[in-house]
Amino acid sequence: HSADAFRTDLMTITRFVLNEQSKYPESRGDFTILLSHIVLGCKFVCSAVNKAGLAKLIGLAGETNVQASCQGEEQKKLDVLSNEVFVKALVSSGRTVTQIFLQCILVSEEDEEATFVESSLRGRYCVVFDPLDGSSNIDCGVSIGTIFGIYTVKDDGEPALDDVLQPGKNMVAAGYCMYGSSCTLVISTGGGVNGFTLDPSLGEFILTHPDIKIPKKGKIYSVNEGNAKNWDGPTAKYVEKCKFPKDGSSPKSLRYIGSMVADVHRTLLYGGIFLYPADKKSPNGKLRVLYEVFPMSFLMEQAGGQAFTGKQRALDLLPTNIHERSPIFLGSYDDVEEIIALYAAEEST
Ligand code: P6P
Repeated sequence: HSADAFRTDLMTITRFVLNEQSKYPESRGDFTILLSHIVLGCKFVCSAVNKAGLAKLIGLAGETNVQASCQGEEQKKLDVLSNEVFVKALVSSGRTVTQIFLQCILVSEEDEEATFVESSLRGRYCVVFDPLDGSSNIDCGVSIGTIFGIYTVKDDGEPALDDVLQPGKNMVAAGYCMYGSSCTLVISTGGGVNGFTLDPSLGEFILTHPDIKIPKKGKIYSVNEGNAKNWDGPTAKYVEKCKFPKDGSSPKSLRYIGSMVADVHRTLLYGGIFLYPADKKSPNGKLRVLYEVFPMSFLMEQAGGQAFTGKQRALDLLPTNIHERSPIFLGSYDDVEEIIALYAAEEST
C-alpha cells in the first residue's frame, strides 16, 4: 500500500470542532462541550438502533418479552430511549464537564412541552431535536436519524419559549445523524457543511465528507406521490414537469424513502429536490418547523442549495408554537428556484 492508502492525519469531529472554536478566541468552549454531548447521544442511539433488530430476534428466541412480540412495540421504546439519552446528555453536560452550563431549553419531538433546565444547570444554548426521526421504519431496516438545531438564548433574562420560537436563520448550528449502513453525522456551524462517519472500532466520528456542496441542479425529485390527489396547483404542476418535461429534457427519477434524514442526505450528496408540500388534508404539510424543516434548510443553504415553504424562504419563517408544521421544498438551488417561480406565478394570477 502506498503511504496515502492509510490516512494517518485522522480528523475526528472533536478535533474539527476544536479547530472551529479556535477561530473564536473569546469562546469559552461551551459550544464544543455542547456538541460533544450531542455526538455522545448519537453514538449511543447508533448502537441501540443497530441492536434493535437483534433485540427483536433475541425476543423471538423464546424469551417471553411480551413487548418484543407486539409489532412496533420495541420501536416505541427506542423512540423514548433515544429521547431520554439526548435529554440526559444535554442537561447533564453542564454538570459533568465543568461549571459551564449550556442549555436552558430543550424542545424534543417526543415531549409535548419544552424542557426548561433548572436554573443551577442553566446555560445559554437552546437545543431543538427529533431524537429518532422516521422511527416507524426501523422494523424494515430503513435508515432513520436524529435531527438537531441550536439557538443561543436571546438575552440573559429568565428563559422563555420565545428563546426557541426564533426564525431558523438565527440558528448557530444544525445537523443530523443518519443510522443506516454506516452512521453518518452531517453538521454545519455556519461555515459550510461537513460529514463524519463513525468508525465503530475507534468509537470516533471521522471526517469523510469535507465541505459538502449540493449540485446546483439535480435529476431526482423526492415526494410522496400518494398525496398527489390533494396537492395544490404549483406543486402538481412542478411534479408533472418532473415526469413529462416540455423542454425535451429527460424526466427526473423519483426516489422516496419516507425517512426524512435518508431522503435529505441523498439530496445533499446527489442533488435534486425533496418536497413535503401542503395538501388539502394538511394545509401546513407534515414536517415540523423547529426540528425537521429548520435544521435541514440550514444545511441546504450552507451547502449552496435553498429551502422554500411555498410562501417564503424557510429560514425566515417565525414559528408561533414549538411543534408547528410547515410545507417544505428543499435541495438544489435551480430545482427549488423552479418551485418558487410556480408559486410566484400563482400569486400573481
Ligand atoms: P409520509 C417519518 O414519519 C417522517 O416524519 C419523515 O421522516 C418523513 O420524511 C415523513 O414523515 C414521511 O411522511 O407521509 O410520506 O409517510
